[in-house]
Formats: sequence, structure tokens, C-alpha cells
Amino acid sequence: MSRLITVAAAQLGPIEREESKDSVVKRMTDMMRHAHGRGARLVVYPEMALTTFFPRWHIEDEAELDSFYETEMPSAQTQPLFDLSKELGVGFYLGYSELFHDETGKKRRFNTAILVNQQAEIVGKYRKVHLPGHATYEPERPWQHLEKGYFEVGDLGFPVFRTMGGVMGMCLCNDRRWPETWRVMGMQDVDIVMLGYNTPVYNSVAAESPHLRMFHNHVSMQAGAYQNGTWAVGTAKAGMEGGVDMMAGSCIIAPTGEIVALATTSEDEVIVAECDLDRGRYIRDTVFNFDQHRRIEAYGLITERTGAVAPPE
Ligand code: CDV
Repeated sequence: MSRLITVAAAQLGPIEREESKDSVVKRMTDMMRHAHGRGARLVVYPEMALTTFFPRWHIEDEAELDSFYETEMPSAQTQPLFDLSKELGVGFYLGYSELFHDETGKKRRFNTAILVNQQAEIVGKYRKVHLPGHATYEPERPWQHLEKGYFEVGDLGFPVFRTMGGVMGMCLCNDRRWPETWRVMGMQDVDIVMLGYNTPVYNSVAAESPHLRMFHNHVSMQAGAYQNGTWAVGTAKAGMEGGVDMMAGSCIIAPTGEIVALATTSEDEVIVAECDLDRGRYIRDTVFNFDQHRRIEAYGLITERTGAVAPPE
């Protein structure tokens, strides 16, 4: 039996600080309809899809900061996405900022993604593990990247979920640059890794051309896909947002590492590809047959050591 699923990446153009969540959700449901019209049964939205990328600002007012987070999912504001998902039979990946109080009453904040199936049920959750940036205000930066201050490190690992005819995995933005992210899901026989990203076109702390940054964006995902024989869907929040130019380049990547669909704008844009979930099987059975070829006795440092240590001179 063939395992085909048509997948869309629904890239969002800029979301300004003042834009309401209702307005953003309307843009997202418009794209879900468009994707469905092109045959998609699964739509991947960006990281922090419901708001502007607020970690670029040092926000001292706690109430204002909280306004960027979701305390329930679905909520009245996000319900239209779930209603349309059910009506059309389209699953989706959604990145958002999660806020809740734990059993001790402590406020918890995570950079989160959920997976919703074609019956509009939440079937998976992921909390971002690799948080880039810094924890406190750094005046020398042209813009802030306060993810380490606004979120805790994800506490769910990299789970995968058997749904919509395949084994589905999720990560978020900076995670895509780390081979460990991909391999942990590869070790669970993942078929599609979905991820949203918010990446400035320019590096605020080092000289790096936009061309090189787009190369690193794509090469990370292409390598992760190929080395684990999995599809990858990377969806940007793009364009000039809050005075910072954000990278586009949303793409769907085959298990061969080839980009099969690529966004050409920095605006709201839907790209679509038919994904054969068995396309990567030959890779997983041959060159990356983990069971035959991995040598875990040589990989100990990967989990024993965090930072690199050079041998003595
Ligand atoms: N949202 C992110 O995780 N952005 C990072 C930037 C700051 C480098 C990224 O890896 O794209």
C-alpha cells in the first residue's frame, strides 16, 4: 500500500507587534483553504505563528509579555484553525508560545509546537530544546534575542507520533541546525520532520552574508533529511517584521536531501508537495541502515560531554 500524503508549508509574512491574533488566524485559515485546494492534507505553520517574534524586544511589563503566550489550546482565538481542520480533513503543525502554572503554582513558559490530526485532535506536542540567544538584556545588540530569558528548555525530548499514515516528528527553528535533533527522531524511524523558524536575514553579532545564512538554513535541513532518510518541512515567518528583516526560504525536502518545493516570496505563501513516505526507505535500508552500520561504542562523547575539549598540547 502506498503511503502518499500531500503536505504544505504555509509561510507567514511579517506579523507586527500590534496585529491581533484574530487577524493572524484569519491569514492562517485562508492559507489552510488554499493548501487544501491544492490537495494538501497536512499544513505546517511557522514557529511562534500567532504573534510577532517578540524575543527581539526586552519586555519588562509582565502582562504585556504574557499577552504573547497561549494559556489554552485551542482557545477562542485559535478555534477557527481547529474548526477548519475538521471541516477540510487537514492536519496541521502549529508553533506557539505556551504559558501555564504547574502544580506548585510556578509559571512555566515554553516555545512549543503541536501536531493536530485530520479530525482536529491534538495528537502530539513538542517543546523547543535548543534555545538560542541570551537570557538578559544586552544593550550592545541592534535587536535582542531573549529566547533564553522568555522560555525554559523543552522537557519532552524529541517524541514522534504515529498519525496521518506515518511517523511524524517536530522541532523548532534552531533545533534544525543540530544533528542530534534529527538523529534522535531518525532513531524512531521518523517519516516527516516538521519545523517552523524565525531567523533574521542578518546575524546581529557576526559578519555573515544573507546568502550564507540561507545556505546554512537549507543545508542543515537537507543534511538532516538525507542522513535519516526522512522528509523535512521547514516553514518561515518572513519579511520585515518589527524593523528586522526575517529570512524566507520555506521548503519541503525529500529524504534524498533534494528541495522539492521552495517559497519564492517573503510574504504569506503556500508551497505544496506530494510526499511518498516510503521514498526514504532505501536510504534507511542501505547507507543509513542504523541497525547494521551505527557504532554506538564510538559515540559516547556525544552524551557524556556538552562543550568541545581539545586534547592537551
Ligand atoms: N528562532 C530561532 O531559533 N532563531 C535562530 C537564530 C537566532 C540563529 C535560528 O537558529 O535560526
